[in-house]
Amino acid sequence: MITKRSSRLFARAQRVLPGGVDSPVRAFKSVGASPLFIRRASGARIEDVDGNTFIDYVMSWGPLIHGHAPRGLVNALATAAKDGTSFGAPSPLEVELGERVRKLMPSLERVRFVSSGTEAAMSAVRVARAATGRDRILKFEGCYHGHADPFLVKAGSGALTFGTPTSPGVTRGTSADTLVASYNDLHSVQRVFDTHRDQIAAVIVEPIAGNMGLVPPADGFLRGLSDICRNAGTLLIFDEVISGFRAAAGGAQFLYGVRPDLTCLGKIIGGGLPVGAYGGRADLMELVSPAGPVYQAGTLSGNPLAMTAGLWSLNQLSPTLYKSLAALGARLAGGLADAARDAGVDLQVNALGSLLTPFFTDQPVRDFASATSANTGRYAAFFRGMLARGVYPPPAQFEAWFISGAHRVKDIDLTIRAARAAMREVG
Ligand code: HOZ
Repeated sequence: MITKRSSRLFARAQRVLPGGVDSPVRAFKSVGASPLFIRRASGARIEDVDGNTFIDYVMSWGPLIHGHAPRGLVNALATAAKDGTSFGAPSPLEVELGERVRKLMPSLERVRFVSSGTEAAMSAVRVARAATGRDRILKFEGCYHGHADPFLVKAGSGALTFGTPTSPGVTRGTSADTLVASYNDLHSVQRVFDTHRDQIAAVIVEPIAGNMGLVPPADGFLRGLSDICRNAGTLLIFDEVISGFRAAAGGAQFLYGVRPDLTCLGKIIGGGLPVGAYGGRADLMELVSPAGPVYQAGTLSGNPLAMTAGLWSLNQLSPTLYKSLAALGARLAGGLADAARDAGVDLQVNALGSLLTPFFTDQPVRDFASATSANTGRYAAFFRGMLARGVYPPPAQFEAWFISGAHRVKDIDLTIRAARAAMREVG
């Protein structure tokens, strides 16, 4: 594979962008490779600046459930752009998208649009603190809620990949307000509540953890969390930035039948443009300015292009799409597991619908400890082997793979064929 142009761009990028990228995991550092610079993408494929093409399983880290650049979306955006790219004033599109979101996720009685999942999570916590008059929050080890200060404590995603799950630059005071429990372990949650009675404003959780690799919730975990929160007067926040509209049109909250007080959204809700949202119980969301005193604002919030992309994406969701995504996900998960077994490599594949992560470990992965038992060196070798064979998996062990409606059975089968060869090289 020739990567001359990407290498040259990376050298230039490192002189102007920290680490040569705008988001750490893109640098391919943890997989011992140099990043490819992408010039275009269509359907399930991306093409780098050297003309190499790949079947893509990053899919912009989740937003692209309908694939890259679907024609309907591109047309809708072109039409919308002609009417203006930003107003800094209300537009009918926000109302329409808000109503659409509420229809799909009825727990969001009120919604506020922002520009990223990070903004959504930090704002939801502010509302929870205002509503309860309490300062502390509880999060789970390995869960990631964007990069606002309170969440960079035992965080997942890039923070975990680069070994800085608790980031320098976050004050001791902020860290002290963030309590941590183990995902899928209600006893650990109860212990924290016993020690910090009446202090916890909110529990924030990825109902389907996707940032320590994919780790689905154990039976009863989300229901148990909801019960603990209700008994303690603590609000339950679901961070559905990844799972929202992906696990099901109604998100994990629909799939597991647990209604959170507040929900954070991102990724699919923006159809590939920068959008986040938070919402929930009307009495809580009416605390948000200007309805109430909790301040939060944004120049590009509710941006007409972003709202157009979100509406288009949500309008294309259908039971047929989820059925086909689940079938592709199961086929890929099974194929990866078989490839590993035949190569004598220990592998656990966690899969749920169109999300999956192959963990290079012999232990079932159900929490942070088992996720981090995975051999990242093996993942790195596997990644490089896949890339060399025209498949672009996430460049980190602790991220989810995303399948889109543009992937076809033949893409999955080509991926499995590549995996069979790559598995023989992992050592
Ligand atoms: N934090 C994202 C993955 N969970 C990565 C974002 C990006 O690099 O685009």
